[in-house]
Amino acid sequence: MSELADTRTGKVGGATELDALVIGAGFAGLYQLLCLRDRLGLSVKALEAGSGVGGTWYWNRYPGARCDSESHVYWYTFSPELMREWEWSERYPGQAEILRYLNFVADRFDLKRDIQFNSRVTSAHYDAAANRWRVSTEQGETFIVKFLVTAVGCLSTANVPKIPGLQDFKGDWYHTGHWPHEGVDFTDKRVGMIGTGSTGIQAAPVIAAQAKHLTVFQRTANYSVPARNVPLTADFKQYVKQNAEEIRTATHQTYNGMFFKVDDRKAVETSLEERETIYEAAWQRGGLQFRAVFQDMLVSKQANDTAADFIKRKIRSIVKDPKTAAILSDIDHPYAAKRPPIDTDYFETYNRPNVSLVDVKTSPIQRISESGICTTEAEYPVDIIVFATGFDAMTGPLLRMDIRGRDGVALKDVWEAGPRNYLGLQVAGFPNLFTVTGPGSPSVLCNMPVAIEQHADWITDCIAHMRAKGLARIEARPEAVEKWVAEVNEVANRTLLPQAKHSWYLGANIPGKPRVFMPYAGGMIRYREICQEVAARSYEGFALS
Ligand code: N01
Repeated sequence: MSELADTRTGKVGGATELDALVIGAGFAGLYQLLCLRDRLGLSVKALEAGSGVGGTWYWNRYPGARCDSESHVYWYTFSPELMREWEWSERYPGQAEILRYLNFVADRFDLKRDIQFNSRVTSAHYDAAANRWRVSTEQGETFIVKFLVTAVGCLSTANVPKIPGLQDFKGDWYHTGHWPHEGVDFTDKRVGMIGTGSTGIQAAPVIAAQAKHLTVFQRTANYSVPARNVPLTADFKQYVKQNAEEIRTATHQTYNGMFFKVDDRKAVETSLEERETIYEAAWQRGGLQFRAVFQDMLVSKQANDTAADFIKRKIRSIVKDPKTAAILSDIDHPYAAKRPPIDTDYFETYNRPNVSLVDVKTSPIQRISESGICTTEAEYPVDIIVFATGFDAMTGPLLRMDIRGRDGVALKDVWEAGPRNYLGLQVAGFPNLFTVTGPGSPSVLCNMPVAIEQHADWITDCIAHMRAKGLARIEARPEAVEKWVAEVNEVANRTLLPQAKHSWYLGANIPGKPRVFMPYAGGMIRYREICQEVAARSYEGFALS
C-alpha cells in the first residue's frame, strides 16, 4: 500500500487497494472469496450487484424456479462439516431453499463482512506499469487490485427481446431473471408468456394454476422430461449424510459432474422393445438421467432419433388437443442438443381450459400493443407479459462490463468473433484476470457447483503457487489460446450439440451474437485432468513473471 494510504480503510486517493477482488456473490463468488481470504489470507472483497448473496438464485424468483440437478449434488463439497450440517428437503431444491442454503453458507463462514452488496461493476482496466486492475462500480467506487476474478455466472444477463411497442404496454411485464422479490399475483389476470426453454416450462404450470388465462407463445418447440420431484425421505437424508464423501468423489468422476454415470450400452445396438422399456423406465424415474441411458445419444443422430421419437410420442399422448400436441411435438433439433428441460406437469398444463398455445414460428410476434401481444395473425389481449426469453449467455455477463487488458484493448473487441481464451480461465492480454466458469470451460454442461469448486480451487492454487515463487503476473499465451479454442470446437463437433441452431450454447438466441459453440463439451472429468496437468507442468500455456 502506498504512503497515501489510509491504513484503516485500505483506501488510496479514494480508491480501495486489495490483493484481489471477486465480482459476484453467487455459488462461485462465495466460494472464491472464501478460498482467497481464508486459505491464502489475501485482502479480498466480493462486489455484488444484488442486495444479497445467491446470484442466479437471488434473481430468478419466478414461479416454479427449481434446480434440475438433484439436491444431493447441488451444494458445496469442500467442507465435510458443512455437508453434515445442511439437509435438503426435496429431490430437486427449489429457489427459496437454495437461497436459504447460500445464506447459510455465507453466514457459516462469515463471508458477508467481505461482500459489498448493491455494487455493480461497470469497468475493469488493467494498468500494465503497476500490474494492477482498476475496477469501478456504478455507485462510483474504485478498487485497485492485483488479481481480479469474475464469478458473474453464465446465465445472468437477461434477454428481453426488442419487440416494438413494449414501452406502450399498459399492463405489467417481467423477465423471469429479474423477478420481483414480493412476487407477482396472477389472480384473475390474463397472462402472456413468451418462451419455452427450461424457465418457461417450469413457470407455465404454476402460473396457469393461478391465472385466469395463460397464453404461451412458443417459437421453438422443446423436449421435456418429467422431473418427478418429491420430498426426500428420512432414509435418503441419512444416506446422503453418511455417504457425502463418496457422492463427492463420484461427481468428480463423471462427464457432467452428476452422481449418475452415462450407461455403456448403445441405442443403435439395442432392440426396439428393449429400448422402449429402457426409455419408459427413465421417463418414470424422471430427471436429467433420461439422457444418460445410452452412451451414443449425444453423438449419433440415429441413436438420438430414438429418444426424440419416444418423447414426441409422450407429448402427443399427454396433450389431448391434437393441434396443440402437434405444435408442441414439432421439435426441430436433437434431444439434449439444447439444454434439456425437466418439468412438473408441463405438457399436462395444456389440457387445462385456461391455457392456450400460440405458434409464433409460423406467425411471429410483430409488436406489443397497449393491451396485448400481436402476431402476424391475431392480437392476444393480456394483462401481464412474462418474458421467459433467456439470457445473453456466458459472454453476456462479462461483456456488459468494460473490461480492458494491456494497452487498453477491450475484451469485446478481442471476442468480436466469439470468446477466445485458455481453459475458459484466462484471456491472452488480460493478465491476472480469471473467469470462473467462463466460456471454453464445461460450466453449463456440468452440474454447476462441481465446475465452480474446481475452477475456484485451481485459481486459488495458482495464486498460491505464484506467491510461493515470488511471481506477480500470470497471463495466457496466445498460442495456448489458439489451441484451446480449436479443442473446444473440435470436441463440440464430435457431438450433436452444435446441431441445435437456436441454442444459447451457440449464442443463437441473441440477434447479432457470433455463432460459436461456447462451453467445453469434452466432459468435466477430462477437463479436470487437463487443468491438473497444466498446473503440474508449471502452468504450461501461461506466461508467469
Ligand atoms: O432460456 P432459453 P431459459 N420471440 O434461452 C424464446 C438454465 N435454467 O431461461 O428457442 C419468441 O433456454 C426462445 O425461443 P427460441 C438452463 O441452463 C435452468 O428458459 O430461441 N420467443 C426459447 O423458447 C437453461 O437452458 C433451470 O426459438 C423467444 C425461450 O424464449 C437456461 O437457464 C431452470 C424470443 C428462451 O429459452 C436458460 O433457460 C431455468 C422472441 N423474440 C433455467 N426470444 C433449472 O435448473 C427468446 N424466445 C431447471
